[in-house]
Amino acid sequence: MQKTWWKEAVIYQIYPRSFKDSDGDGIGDLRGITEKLDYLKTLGIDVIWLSPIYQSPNDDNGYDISDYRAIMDEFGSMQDFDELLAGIHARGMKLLMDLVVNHTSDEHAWFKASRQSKDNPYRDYYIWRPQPNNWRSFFFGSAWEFDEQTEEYFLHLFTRRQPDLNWENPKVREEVYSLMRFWLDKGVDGFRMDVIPLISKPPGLPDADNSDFQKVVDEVYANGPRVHEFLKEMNQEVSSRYDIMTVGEGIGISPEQGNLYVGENRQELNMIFHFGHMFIDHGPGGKFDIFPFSWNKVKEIFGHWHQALGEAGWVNIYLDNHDFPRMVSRFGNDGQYHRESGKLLATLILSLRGTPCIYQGSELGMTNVAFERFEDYRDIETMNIWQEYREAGKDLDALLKAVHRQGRDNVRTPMQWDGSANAGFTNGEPWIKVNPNYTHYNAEQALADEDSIFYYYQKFLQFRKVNPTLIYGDYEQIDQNDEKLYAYRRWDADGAYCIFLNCSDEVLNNVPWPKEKLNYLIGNYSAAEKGMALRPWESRVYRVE
Ligand code: ISL
Repeated sequence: MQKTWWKEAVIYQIYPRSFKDSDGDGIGDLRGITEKLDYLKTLGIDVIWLSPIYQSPNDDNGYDISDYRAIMDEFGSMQDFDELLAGIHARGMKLLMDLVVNHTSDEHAWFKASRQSKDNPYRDYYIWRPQPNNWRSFFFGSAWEFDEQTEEYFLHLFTRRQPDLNWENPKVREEVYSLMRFWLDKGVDGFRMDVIPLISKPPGLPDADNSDFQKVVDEVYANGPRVHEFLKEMNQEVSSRYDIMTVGEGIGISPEQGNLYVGENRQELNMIFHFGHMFIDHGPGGKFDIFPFSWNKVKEIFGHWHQALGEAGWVNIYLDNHDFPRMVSRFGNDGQYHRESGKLLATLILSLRGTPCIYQGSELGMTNVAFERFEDYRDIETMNIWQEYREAGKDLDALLKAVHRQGRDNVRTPMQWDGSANAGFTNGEPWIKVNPNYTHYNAEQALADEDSIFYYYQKFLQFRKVNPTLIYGDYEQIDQNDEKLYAYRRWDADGAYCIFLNCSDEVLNNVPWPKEKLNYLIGNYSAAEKGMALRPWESRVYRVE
């Protein structure tokens, strides 16, 4: 297996709107991030991924870009960006930008021109049809919007203000490569590519069977016939000419298809975020149609990916990001075992094979939030389904409960810096309310408490660097069927490690300890005696002697 910096790195994702406000307008900004670089260096991460910071009308918080070469006004100026990048590099860290090129904003100059007339040179930058098909948008309702000016419909797989680009048009692809070069020539270290499997649409745009949206994504929207041709072209024209990290948001990619994107011999992407475990509790009605999940299923998904990619491909490891609930609330126990499960989940993401990605605030054990009124939510996805429910006279209380569990604003409340007003995020009125638990969970307290989740991350990040078997080593599950236990072995020529995770509120007695001599290295309960039973949410890492 090829050894390289982007496999060894640990990514930290920043959602700039919610990270740190430096000028009191209630919205996080680039100078705010620069102020906090020492905090990130102290944590010990290597790469910062910034969710989009480009000019945008913010229909989808920056995932709707109106100018790829300008900084969003609320976030600051290009000079602020240059200072941020210099500050990141000065500390030996790297910067990953978000590349959102499946769609633009409807305020992008290309789209404004495209909608002018059917013979406008930009018409073919987007996907126009006299009649829509039956496709649904990710954010509810039809994926087509009628435009009165030319009396045709345009395709938008996300909000109606995010028209899909037409990648069949070579000019569109050239524009994308050119804007990538713009940022790379400034010195950025790579891209996280938003919904990249969706860029090639199926010929003729056939109707879908809308009874199961997830299936539609996997089988109709993603992995279109030209996607690999486009990605190879991008690689040849741009990525291969720089020493960068390319990360695809791998929505709709099955484990068997994974190496088509990330196989070492493919010259497409370095790695992808895969989604199986993120959709694990989504019912056929989508994310707000919640199904219980099982740890056996989580284990099966990670095992399946490992086996399918083998030595040839590489993935990211993550349990939350700006689109999914807080990991300690979803996969852990954010009440009684907040600290233990926060650390156990850190152990998991930092010891599976792949490049880990930590979402801002996970190192503080930040949790989901439960606003009592829909009016306090901001996310377009929540706004759209709220409207759909109101129009259909459906049960709004039930929806609010589902939003508490699954809504994207769970992870978008301001970063909790300290116990002062608005969690030290802003001196003004924050664009979204802070989570009221900021008085318990915040960076200031975490840094003052040597047993905090923060210091566990710090310790484990260092541990991982000096034990590269945890990066490159092979992976095999130890237990198979115990729902409460996730145990696995990582090994290579340098040695072997066993990781035991009790994913439950109960004491686990029947732990299948291996016969070999085990040397305890790191865990989430204090150094107290390590018995044969695993305590609730206990994690332990051993070296096999
Ligand atoms: O959050 C989701 C819907 O509930 C996910 O399915 C999400 O839409 C999907 O992961 C694609 O996400 C990316 O593209 C979207 C943007 O809204 C997300 O924030 C981004 O991560 C459109 O650009």
